This record gives sequence, structure tokens and C-alpha cells, in this order.
Amino acid sequence: MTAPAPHTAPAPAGAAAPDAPTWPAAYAERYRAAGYWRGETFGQMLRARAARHPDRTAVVDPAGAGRRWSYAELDRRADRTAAGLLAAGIGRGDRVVLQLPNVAEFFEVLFALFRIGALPVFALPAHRDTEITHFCVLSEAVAYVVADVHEGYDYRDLATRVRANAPALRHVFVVGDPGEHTPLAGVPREPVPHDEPAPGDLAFLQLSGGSTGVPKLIPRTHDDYLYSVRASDEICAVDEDSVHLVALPAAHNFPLSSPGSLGTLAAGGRVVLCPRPDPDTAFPLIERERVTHTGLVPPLALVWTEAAAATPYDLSSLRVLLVGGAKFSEAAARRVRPALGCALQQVFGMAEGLVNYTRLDDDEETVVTTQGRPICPDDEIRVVDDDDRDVEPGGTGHLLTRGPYTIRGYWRAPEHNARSFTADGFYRTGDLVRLTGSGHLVVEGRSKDQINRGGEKIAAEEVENVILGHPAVHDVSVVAVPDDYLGERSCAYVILRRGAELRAAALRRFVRERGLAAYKVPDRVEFVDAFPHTGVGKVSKRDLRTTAADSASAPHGPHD
Ligand code: OOB
Repeated sequence: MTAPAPHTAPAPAGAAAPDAPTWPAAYAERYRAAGYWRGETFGQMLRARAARHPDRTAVVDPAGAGRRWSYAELDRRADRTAAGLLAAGIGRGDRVVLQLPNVAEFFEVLFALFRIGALPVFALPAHRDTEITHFCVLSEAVAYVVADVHEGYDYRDLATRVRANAPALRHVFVVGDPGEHTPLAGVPREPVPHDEPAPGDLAFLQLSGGSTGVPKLIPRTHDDYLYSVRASDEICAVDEDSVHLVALPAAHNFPLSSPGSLGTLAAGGRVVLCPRPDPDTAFPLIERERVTHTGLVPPLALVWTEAAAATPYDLSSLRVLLVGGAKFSEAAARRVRPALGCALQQVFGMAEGLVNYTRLDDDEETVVTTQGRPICPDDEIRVVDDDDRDVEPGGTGHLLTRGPYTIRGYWRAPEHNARSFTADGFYRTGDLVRLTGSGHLVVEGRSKDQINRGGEKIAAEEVENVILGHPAVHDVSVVAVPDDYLGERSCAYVILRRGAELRAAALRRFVRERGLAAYKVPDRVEFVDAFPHTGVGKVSKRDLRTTAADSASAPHGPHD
């Protein structure tokens, strides 16, 4: 694409290509001149908040005995852990896979990495051997940070296995009992002067929901991400009196920045970590901490609105519920305000950049029937047909976007970038949308080969590749099936080899044992003799989806 990225980490020795394409100079100048990119890093942002109100509470972690860290405490911990990481030989541009549940140390490590310019790679607690090994190998991570045991799963064992397959990995840091690894609690040291990253440098690598065989890494800069965070604060009325409950996994882009924990910290508010997103865990915390904002995926929003009717807890502090990650049905959206007594903001965002919100002053119809409009006046939106021609106004088409916080390319993925971006730098979101007269977007579907399981994204090809590894399987096609609760579930259509026998339960177990996150294990497995084909002889996933949807709505027995 355009000029090499002066701000990205240096390309590996001997390689000519930069790690990822970046914004052309003319765009960067425009975004700076418009005040979007302000020249501040996340490390500096926390420093400034800690200087302004050192004693205000920054992070509440109710797990165990419960911990409350002031801004000064979080700032000090970030500095001390930064010094310890530097002493371990971790520095600017190094990648560190971060896989922590919703615990306070997530922020301690995150800001320590931000300060030294090392790049967190945001894994989710659900990820297992296949995903973590891939992230470590692809990013050439030098360190991996995990909890000891969470929800009954031992991450130290996972780290031992990953380490054997990730040659660049030199350190495993554990929050809690370290087992054979290094305790995070032993890392902090007296701060030392050190190099700081520049605002245009990469801040972290986020994960793409993906539609290909392996997930890709999304390079975001301090400047671009901080802009999206600050702008989200304004749109969602987040200020220093805001209290944000992190109910979804903290490392996901939505709870991190829309406006999420980082938005709340940027505003000087209070972040409350919720260990699990169910109402029994979340509602008492909302009452106790007087939570004002939280974000949920649609299935959880449904559960919360139902539970709110009978709860003994006082939820009156809630001002805004953000719902996004997957399509929120109009019927469910209408129930939010009456049930929870707060405003609803729909969020249609993506880790690659573009985030749309319905606004707090939008009328009710707009809030319940659209997925919002872009954050920024300089978010460029195109809705195009299969040949990249603009559709008629109001028509449905592929969403392309370009702007001050949307990446121009994935990390070390030149071939994929050639497909995922237009020649002039628009990101092909893979979403099918239509624009309303007011400039709001309505998500009508998806052209990417992905299943959106209640906000958790599954790249069909990734699961298909695993299933193809089973000796009894001749061919497989994984598609979405509509589901009342999750929106979609996954169904694997499988053709067995001649004479082979396999039961659905055994195939599902096989996928789990290959070390894939549990949400990627097909909800349903159907054995067939052949796949429907398109005119040009490709497997017709559209026909398979129709078959799956028809059989999902018909009464049927257990699947395995
Ligand atoms: C968020 O980010 P990702 O990267 O996990 O997933 C992005 C994709 C979008 O391309 C779209 O397919 C889908 O998730 N999506 C929605 C949606 N919000 C996301 N589809 C329909 N309606 C919505 N409201 O999911 C994400 C990132 C930041 C904020 C919110 C969500």
C-alpha cells in the first residue's frame, strides 16, 4: 500500500516489509490538525490522572477480600511492574501475550507495558492451546502473562504446553500461585528512568474476530486508540463521576474502549471489575458501587432485563447500558429502558477501528432500530455492491470504512491485507449494512465467513481446518444457525470418508481436545452425503444455512 510505517516496531532483521501498513502522511497530518491525534500515550494519560486526583479510586476488584486501587496506587504499580519487566529484558516493541480474567492486575500489567512501549497481545480467558500458541508464534512474543487457575482451568499448565511450541517465549508471569513459572508479584522493582514510546507508536495488538483459518492481529497506536476512547466518553457521557462495570472479558475491544475501562480511566472515573457477567454477580456490585455505565452483548442484555424485574437490588444508579458485539433485536432493545430504568446505547464496533453509537439524544425509534452512527466526522463510510460500486442511497451493501482510528492493515499479513483493504485504504468490514437518512447504520447481515455466537466470533474456516484433521472426515462446512438466545449458533455439516463411522459427540470432543476455545466447538453436527453447490461449483454456504435454519425451527431430538 503506502509508505512504510515509521511508527511501527522495526521489521524483523532482513525483512523489507514493515510490520503493518499505516496511514499515509497526508491523512496523519489531517487527523493531527483536526485534534483527533493529540500526541499523548496511555502511560502519560494515567500519569496525568494520577497527578490530578491521586486519591480517587481507579479500580475496584471485588474478588477475594476485595481491593480498591487509587489512581496513585495504579500509577505506582504500573511504574514498578514496568521496571521489573525492563529488568527481565522486555522492552520497547516486544510483544507480550496477556491472558487475564477480570482482575486488577490486568490494568497493572497493561499500563506497565504501555509505559515501556512493549505491546500487549490481548488474548481472552476462553482461548486455549491452539489460539495462544498461534498468538505467541505469530507475534514472536517474549512473555506470556496468565492467572493461576480461573473458573476451574489451570492456565499454568497451558503456559507450559505453549512454551514448548513458542521458541521466542522467554517468560511466563503468573498472577497468583506461579507453579513452575515466575510470580507476577515478584516482578515489581524500584522505578528506573527508561525510554517511553511515542504517541504514534503501536500501543498493542488486538485480536480480529476473523474469517480465515487463523486469527489476525490488529495493530493500534496510542494516538488512534486514545482518540476513540476520549470521543466515546463524550458520546456516552462518561466523566469523573462515572462508575463503569466491566462485565465482559476486560481485554475485548468493547469493554476496553467503548467507552469501557480505558474510557473511564481517561475521564478519571471508577472501574469496577465483575468476575462474571450474570445478574447474581453483577447486580449486587451495581448497588454497592453505584455503577452508572456498563456494556453487554445481546444475550446478556436479555438475561439482565428479565432478571431486573424481580431483583431485590437497587439498580437506580445505572444511567447507560451499552449493547453491542452482535445485532440487538428491536424487540429486545425496546425492553431495556422499562426494565432497567436506564438509557440504551447500541454499539456497532470492531477491533479494527470504526465504532458506531446511537446517541443519548437520539429519539427512541432510532435507538431501538439502528446500530448507531460513527464516532467521528472523519470516519468515511461507503456502502457498496460486490463490485465496489456505491449502492443507491438507503440500499443494503458491503460496509467499507476509513478514518482516524481504523487500521490500514493487519500485523504481518500482506496477502490478507490485499484482500481486506481497498487500494485506497478502506477496510472491508465484511458487514452488510444500510444507511438511514439520519446517517445511522442498520446491520442487515454479513458477507464474511463467520459465526457471531452472541458476540463471540467464530471463523468458520478455523473450525473447519480442525475438523478436517479427524481421520474419519472427508469434508466439512461450518455455518451459522439462527438461535433465539445467542442470535446464532454453529452447525458443522460433515461428510465422512467411505466406510468411516463417527458420532457427533466424538467429533465435538475431538475439536475440544485439539485445544480450541470452547465457544468454537460446533453446537450441532450433521452428517450428510454431499454439500449443495453454487453455479460455479463452490460449496453453497447460503443453502447450508437455509437447511440448518429450517431444521432448527423444526422440532428435533438431541443432536448427539
Ligand atoms: C466488537 O468487535 P469485534 O472485533 O469482536 O467484532 C466486530 C464485528 C463487526 O464487524 C460485526 O460483524 C459484529 O462484530 N458486530 C455487530 C455489532 N457490533 C459488532 N453486528 C451487529 N450489531 C452490532 N451492534 O464486537 C465490538 C467492538 C467495539 C465495540 C462493540 C463491539
